Amino acid sequence: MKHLIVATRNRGKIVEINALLAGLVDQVSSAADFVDFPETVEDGVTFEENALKKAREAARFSGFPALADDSGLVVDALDGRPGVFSARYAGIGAGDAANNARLLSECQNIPEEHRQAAFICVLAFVTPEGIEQIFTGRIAGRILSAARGEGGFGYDPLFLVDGFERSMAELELAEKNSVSHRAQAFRKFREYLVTMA
Ligand code: ITT
Repeated sequence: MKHLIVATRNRGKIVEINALLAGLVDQVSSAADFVDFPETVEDGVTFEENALKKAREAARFSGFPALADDSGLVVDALDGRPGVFSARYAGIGAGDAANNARLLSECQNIPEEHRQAAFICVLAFVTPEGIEQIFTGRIAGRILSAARGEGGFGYDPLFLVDGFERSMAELELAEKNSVSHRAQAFRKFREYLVTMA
């Protein structure tokens, strides 16, 4: 594929997505490369709805195929919160530090054995011609009682990855990009593009 628009402003996602698209697309642009990129109102109740809305607006705005990532953290003992509200768990405009502080406080009375959680990633691929495809990924883990690690972004320091003795923020970028929810969704997107070529 020659030119793909990635409909995200999240710097952490952009770093990971650029690596995940390596060798697949000639030119990748993100929302950060345009001055007037549309600000999609994420009012869907599912990751799919929000991802589709972001990708459709980006394809319409740019005239190029667009890919949107809607993702988040789902904590079983919190009835799935923060879920689709992950980016604004501590309020609109809240940053990672405030969101992580809220997560720690919501989880403080949850015992060790009930801290199961998962990161979910839903990718929506939309072309100006009207093709729409969805790819999903999920990784299971547990919520820690204190932050660990400096890598990644968002809730990574509070997420102990199942099967690893480390938090997501303690993984190298290449390691996170081989196992994460985002990596799994991108693997499916890559397979789709290869079969479409
Ligand atoms: P865009 O809509 O511009 O892509 P956003 O940050 O608002 O940026 P989302 O609505 O998809 O994106 O919210 C995703 C939030 O979920 C993100 O801000 C993080 O708090 C969290 N999240 C998603 N993927 C994550 C990851 O790999 N590691 C840690 N936290 C993640």
